[in-house]
Amino acid sequence: ERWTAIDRFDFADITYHRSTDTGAVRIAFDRPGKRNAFRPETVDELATALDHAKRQTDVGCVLLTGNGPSEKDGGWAFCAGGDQSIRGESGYEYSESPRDSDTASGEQSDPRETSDGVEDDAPENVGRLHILEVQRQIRHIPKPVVAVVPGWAVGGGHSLHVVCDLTLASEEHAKFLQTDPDVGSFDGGFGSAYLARQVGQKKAREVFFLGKTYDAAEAADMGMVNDVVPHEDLEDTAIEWAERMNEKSPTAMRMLKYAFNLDSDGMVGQQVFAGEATRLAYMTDEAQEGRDAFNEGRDPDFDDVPWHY
Ligand code: 1HA
Repeated sequence: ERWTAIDRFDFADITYHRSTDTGAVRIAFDRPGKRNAFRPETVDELATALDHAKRQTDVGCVLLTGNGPSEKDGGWAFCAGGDQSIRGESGYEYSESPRDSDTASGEQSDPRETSDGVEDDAPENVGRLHILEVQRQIRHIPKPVVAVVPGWAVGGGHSLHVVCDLTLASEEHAKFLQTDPDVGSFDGGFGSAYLARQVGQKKAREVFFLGKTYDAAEAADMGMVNDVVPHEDLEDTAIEWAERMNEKSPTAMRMLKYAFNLDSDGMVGQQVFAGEATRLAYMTDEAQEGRDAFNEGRDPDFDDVPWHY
């Protein structure tokens, strides 16, 4: 068995595994009957898993994929974007108030009241999908995230593959399609603008304006897919990629990811990159002398520190 379930979370819409022999985790959409479309619950679970993966210091790579095939028709999907069947008037809605499911008896209670009468910070059903926050998580998690695409990558699912660091696609089943403007939606951030940096302005506009379906080979030719492999080799190849990346210097990999992000992340990119620089600087004798001097109530002595050139 190449994967071990991480069962500390009670996920319903995704699965979350740890590789048994390399520092990789596998996060998979698990709604194959809906082409792995996401609803707010799915997105919350994804955010939790990504945050957990970020904090694992022995994990160097995240594989994001979709489980399948569908029991209904055998179809494969990475992710078909927002679940249109639960879209209300102001956005995507939780199937029930997240608080209602907390009460074991199923009784309705005031969602803001806790037993001690103090308001808590439990989420309310505000019809909002935090998928753009997940996109930012993928961008900022300090290790490569690979989109492993076994089938359809559509709408918001297409945008997710776009923000991942690398994309690996199934030769037979992967299909790439933007339906955002068919359903009155538009990812005006990374899903479009960053795609244009990958495939060029004309092609990116074609993806959204014409809404054509591209197979894996076409997507690779366009520059938005790194490699195409036979479907049966998809997971093995993903693990091979994870192994290769895990052998590299974690600090170098993290700095490179943030360097690649910098010019499309503006001052946030600078902040993230600079945060890493500060972290490295804190490890020097120089920074520790500054800390010690303050704590000991004396002037810092940087006399022995060279002005490197
Ligand atoms: O753009 C954004 C956002 C932008 C900014 C901020 C937030 C955003 C949040 C979300 C999004 C979006 O994702 S908008 C785009 C939403 N997605 C779509 O418009 C894709 C709709 N699906 C399809 O076009 C097609 O289903 C497909 C190309 C993915 C697959 O076609 P196929 O192989 O012919 O299968 P199909 O029969 O259509 O689907 C299989 C089952 O999956 C169907 O259910 P069944 O009739 O068997 O009960 C189908 O309804 C269901 N399904 C597929 N996609 C979705 C879905 N159900 C709900 N929502 C879906 N997205």
